[in-house]
Amino acid sequence: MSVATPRTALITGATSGFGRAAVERFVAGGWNVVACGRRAERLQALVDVPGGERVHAAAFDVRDALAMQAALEALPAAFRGIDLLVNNAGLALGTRPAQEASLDDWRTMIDTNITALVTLTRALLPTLVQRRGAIVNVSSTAGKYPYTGGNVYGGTKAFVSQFSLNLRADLHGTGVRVTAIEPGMAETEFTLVRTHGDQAASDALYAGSNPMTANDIADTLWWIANLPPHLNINRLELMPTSQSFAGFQVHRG
Ligand code: NDP
Ligand code: 8X3
Repeated sequence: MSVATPRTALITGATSGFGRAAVERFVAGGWNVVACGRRAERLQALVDVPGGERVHAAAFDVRDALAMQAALEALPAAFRGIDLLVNNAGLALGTRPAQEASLDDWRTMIDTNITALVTLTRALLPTLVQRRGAIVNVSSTAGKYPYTGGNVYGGTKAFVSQFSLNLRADLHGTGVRVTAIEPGMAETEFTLVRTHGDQAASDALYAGSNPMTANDIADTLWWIANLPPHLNINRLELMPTSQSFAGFQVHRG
């Protein structure tokens, strides 16, 4: 009896939130996973559990193109055939309106959410084409619906969604699938990072709101990755039931 070769996912942002839950989901489903992030001890924790032999920890800052390249070149043989790239690493920094925002925060979001994402995608495209693989980019509702303080964060996610659709056009006929998922509010370390470590603000945002969980997103990623090869989800927007839309604001006087 032949045993099927496990498929391999490379998941960025695997030390927390969506990414960590996705690693656990894919490993439980029998995939090999390259788990990426800066906090090496958290990546190691994914290795030091039952099933952890299916995880390769790749600790690097996605904004460091040389470190990214070195990590890809150092992949062990069993993890080199990437079938699925999940571009999940990303962040929002700050909630102030543009005229009061930090330019450093803006640059960090652009470097992480856009430049690093396209760099890693470009590096893995030859492998993904060869293997008729898939890319799932983690965008956001913030890329479509404007809100005060969303300025550059929302702009980066609009890029991610449009880049995903344009990738589909370029990859036409290759069999490579591309999806942008656009979640609304989910409770992770996202708000702790956005507020530069304000745990009380993070707790207050999620309190009583019944937000989506990291596992909700991991299950969605798992569903997308395991659809039959003829089926492509272009973009998928999801929100907690408790979240919906507000109207335009009007300044008077
Ligand atoms: P978390 O803060 O919990 O996780 C973010 C992950 O990104 C961490 O693993 C972090 O790893 C990684 N990361 C950030 N910067 C870098 C970097 N420079 N190099 C390498 N890794 C980096 O947030 P979420 O899980 O919520 O966020 C995951 C994605 O989902 C992000 O792109 C976010 O914009 C998006 N999103 C989140 C929503 C939410 O409400 N939570 C809604 C919609 C989209 P480390 O710090 O160890 O490097
Ligand atoms: C995260 C969703 O609404 O906090 O991407 O910007 S939001």
